[in-house]
Amino acid sequence: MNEMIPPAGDRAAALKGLGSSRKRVEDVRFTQGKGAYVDDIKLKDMVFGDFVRSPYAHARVVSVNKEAALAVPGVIAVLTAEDLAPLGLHWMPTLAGDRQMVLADGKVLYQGQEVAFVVAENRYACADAIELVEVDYEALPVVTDPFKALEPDAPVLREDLAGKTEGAHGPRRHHNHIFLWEQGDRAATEAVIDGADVVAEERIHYHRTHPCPLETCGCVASMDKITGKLTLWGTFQAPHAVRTVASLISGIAEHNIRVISPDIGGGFGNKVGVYPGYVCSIVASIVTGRPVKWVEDRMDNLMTTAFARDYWMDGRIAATKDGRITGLWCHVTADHGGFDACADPTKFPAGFFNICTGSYDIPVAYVGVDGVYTNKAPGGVAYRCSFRVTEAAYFIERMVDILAIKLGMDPVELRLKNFIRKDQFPYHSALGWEYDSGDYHTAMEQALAAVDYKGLRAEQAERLEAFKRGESRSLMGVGVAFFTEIVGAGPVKNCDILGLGMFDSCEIRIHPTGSAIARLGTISQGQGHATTFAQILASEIGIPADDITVEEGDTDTAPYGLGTYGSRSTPVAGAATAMAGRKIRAKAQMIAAYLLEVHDDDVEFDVDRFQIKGAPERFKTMKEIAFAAYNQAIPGLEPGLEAVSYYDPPNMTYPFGAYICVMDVDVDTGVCDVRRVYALDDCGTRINPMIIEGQVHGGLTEALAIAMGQEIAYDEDGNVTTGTLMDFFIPTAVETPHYETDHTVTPSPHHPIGAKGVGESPNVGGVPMFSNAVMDAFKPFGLTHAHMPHDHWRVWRIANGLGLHG
Ligand code: PCD
Repeated sequence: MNEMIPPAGDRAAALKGLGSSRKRVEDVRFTQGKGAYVDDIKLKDMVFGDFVRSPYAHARVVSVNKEAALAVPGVIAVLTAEDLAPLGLHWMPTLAGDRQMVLADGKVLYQGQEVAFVVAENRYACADAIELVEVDYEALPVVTDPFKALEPDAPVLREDLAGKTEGAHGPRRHHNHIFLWEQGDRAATEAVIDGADVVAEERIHYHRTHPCPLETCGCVASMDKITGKLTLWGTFQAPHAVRTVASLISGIAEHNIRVISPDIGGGFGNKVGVYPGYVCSIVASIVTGRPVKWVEDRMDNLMTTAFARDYWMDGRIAATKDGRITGLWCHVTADHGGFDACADPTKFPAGFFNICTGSYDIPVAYVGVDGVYTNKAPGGVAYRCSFRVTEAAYFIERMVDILAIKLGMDPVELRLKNFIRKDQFPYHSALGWEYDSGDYHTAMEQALAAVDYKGLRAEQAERLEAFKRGESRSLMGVGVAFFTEIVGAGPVKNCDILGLGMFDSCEIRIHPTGSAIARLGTISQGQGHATTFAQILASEIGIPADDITVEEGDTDTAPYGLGTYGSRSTPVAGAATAMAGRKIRAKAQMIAAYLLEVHDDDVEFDVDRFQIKGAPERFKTMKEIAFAAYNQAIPGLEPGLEAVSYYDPPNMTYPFGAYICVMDVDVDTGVCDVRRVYALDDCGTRINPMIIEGQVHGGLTEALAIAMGQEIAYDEDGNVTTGTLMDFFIPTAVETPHYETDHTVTPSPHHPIGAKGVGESPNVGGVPMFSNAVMDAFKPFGLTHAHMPHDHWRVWRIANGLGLHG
């Protein structure tokens, strides 16, 4: 009898559970053009909405004349702030505790700001009417530099805040000041720096950029006047939160609102915030009684929704002569644009920037962040980074390289000397975090061996000699970055968004024939959740992943959750999935014991079945157990096999990685040729290695973009000069180098399956890696730091400034 049972290993492989490089189930649809995105939604009688936008970055709106626009055939309505004011919807609350105009109320604060919303039978009529709305602007002085914005005589941007000395995050000290957020011990840090052997000091700018997903933001709002139900389809990374906020803002009862995130063509943080387009579409649907669709075009997307970064970081790092880091000081001037609409957990106005001590055991540290209003678009989203972690990682990884120069030390040696040691975990950082687990030395040594670091440095020295002899015009740079991320927001006790605790959820129903559906509070935007969450369950409950449907994004059916961003799905919803699976298993154990006529404790789980301890030939498979749950009256047990878990993580997870790249920098053209990229990631237990590799490739490519050229730039008048894909750098296959990926596995001790997030890691580690490589190439000529992005022109200028053009 025994030989008829396939070995456990074979049965486990058949489940395609944890650790399997299972192919992405969603790709069957996506690769055949069968995805269903917001713009694919076509409803009966649906009309279209689009915005009249301000050409000025700062202006008074003297008057808006709609007449000519309303005369365009097919135009149904033109909404302005005046129309929204009676409903109290001309302004809306932001995620950061500020408020933002939905439509220009008396003035505009950035180029592209929404001034009027035109509703028409089709897009063409909308476009024609937009041209005909006459807006009389009176230009005001523009300020795009956050330092100038804080000068005493700087123009007043937010007249609505006149006289307000208190903001959502404490006192405001100037009319364009938003908040000062401080962490750590300032006095102690300054004392250490004042008395230090060596101090490196630098101003580091992480320029403004944009997530720029393939699909722009959009929605379809449909108010059914008969049932009183509002259905809102949209590109939402947090559909449940959108429903709650929509209910709070509109006064429509929450059960009468259904929010659906259909397929999403990339999020990257762009689709976390609430935008005027959503509010206007809802109002327009209520007013017209017809479904209203609003979809951004590319320029709208780049110019107005969700910028990222724009941090000016002044740093000082202190060390002993032999390279022990003794203290870190940082002050950030954070440019938030016209409204503070940053998407961060409420209590963290600078996100998790205080992870900026990085992977190092730094005894004392201080961070102060000043938020500032300027005439730029609002947003401040975590573009592939968990709430300002990429700024923090870039800052510390540049500072450590600069310190190494000052100390005359190799940057890797300095890192190894200061890493938090394996035996120090759980590690309490000077700025207040508890790192769950890590083994940095092992990861770094593995990386160094893989790339032959010593060999690379020797080659670099030879290349430098050849350059000096005039035999070559290119310099070799080796960029090293070691990052620690903080992902999985988060414990409800300190992480909430507008009062909604950041837990997440999973609900599982096992069907009688042994297949299942799992619904989660998160929403995939391309990450492959339908594939990976089924894998977690397959291992937990012994049902093949192929027999489990994963569904997300419909608030009428999915359990409440806070959504997908900040690499939180695996750490939070993934944990909920495992926990719900364990509840299923606990009930299955009772059913199995009943069927096998033994005590509950006498059966044990084995891959896909419960068997009698010591008698594995007597078992009930999960399939049999599922059927029994629906057809046997089991004493003391309810029929059915379902479970739900709302998971509040005890801590965040701290993935880390060692990244190294090699670049050839042509001093005459400024072209940086990335020759080699090696990325070692440790995200704890790995669910799907193939998906992880895909995530790393994608994140590295976005990091390459940001470090090497991608930027939202403004001229002095506040015009966006990079508002199209002609100017905004998106790497194609031509620019994207080959990537070597590697890993170590240090499980999270508090996560039910030991997994940490990984989606954002490659962006967090990749940006400093690329930037450090460019800086490293010029190091022999005295360069310590130059601002990103390192596009050809700027790199050429570095070379020129160093006298390398003869
Ligand atoms: N994983 C595995 N394992 C581990 C971890 C993880 O396997 N250990 C996998 C999962 O399952 C999934 C992924 O991987 O699938 C990811 O995850 P995660 O890390 O948890 O994350 P999530 O939450 O899911 O997601 C999010 C992210 C983010 S955040 C971002 S930006 C980006 C990333 O994700 N985005 C995106 N990636 C991506 N991809 C794609 N395709 N798309 C997109 O959009 Mo933010 O905050 O939002 O900014």
